[in-house]
Amino acid sequence: MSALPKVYINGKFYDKPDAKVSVYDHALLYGDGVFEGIRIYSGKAFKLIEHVARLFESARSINLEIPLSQEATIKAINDTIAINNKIDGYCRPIVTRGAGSLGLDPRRCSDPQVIVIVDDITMYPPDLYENGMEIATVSTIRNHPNALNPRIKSLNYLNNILAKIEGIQAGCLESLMLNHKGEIAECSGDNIFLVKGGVIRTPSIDSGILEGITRNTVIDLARNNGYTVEELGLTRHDVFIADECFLTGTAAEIIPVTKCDARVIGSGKPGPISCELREAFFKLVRE
Ligand code: PXG
Repeated sequence: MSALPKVYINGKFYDKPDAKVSVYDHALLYGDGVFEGIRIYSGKAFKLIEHVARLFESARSINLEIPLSQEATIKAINDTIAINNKIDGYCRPIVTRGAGSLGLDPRRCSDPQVIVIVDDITMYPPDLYENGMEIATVSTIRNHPNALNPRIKSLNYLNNILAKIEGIQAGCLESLMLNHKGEIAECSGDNIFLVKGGVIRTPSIDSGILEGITRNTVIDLARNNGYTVEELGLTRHDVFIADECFLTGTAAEIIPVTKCDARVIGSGKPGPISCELREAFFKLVRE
């Protein structure tokens, strides 16, 4: 039997049923806040410094001042993992704008809430890692960078949820989103990679994507293994003619894609480079 999860809020720990924020919090009223999703492997938060740095950049970009230093945030996350005795799981730091008025003005929100949730991780079904998954391009385009920059991991995920709904309706667990220029951007909660003639390609940051921590880790791994990795503008054409395709994300790790828009990619089986990188990633996180 596992004990109730303990949730960190502003320096204190609460049992899951008692972990609450105000209904006046602008995070609830407007999705006004930022978050991270971090994997816990062997009791340790993976790439914690990178995740906390991204959390602070997201907050900075929406003009939200986190009432802790990065060091204190790292400690709060590590303390929450420790108090929950979590060996393998998922950690979700959240910073809300705080309780304000029913108007938009963020100056009325005086108390940002710093929350850390530690829980189990939900992954894709294991057979998809063996046989590859199917994705579908959806009509909901990724947020225009000049509207809400996808680099910000904000609490407003409606853009991604609308895409996810379209994917599910098409019978797919992940949805490929295009950007405002019609290039491929990323999936609803994962970055995308293609392999063509031994070269690894992924949409550049200025394609309008979240700079995934797993994406960056995989780029480094691939380069260390001797591969050329290109970050550039890509289209659906590149997906259809690719030898291999895979997605990366904190929950997904590396998952092969063998079909997109009902078309078979490459051989229709997880490709050798996807499998090699998956093994290298597995080794890295379990070191
Ligand atoms: N793109 C988007 C839009 C994301 O939300 C990634 C890429 C991958 O980034 P990381 O840093 O994890 O490699 C994400 C992150 C979920 C879920 O429940 C997934 C994310 C965020 C929140 C929830 O599947 N993915």
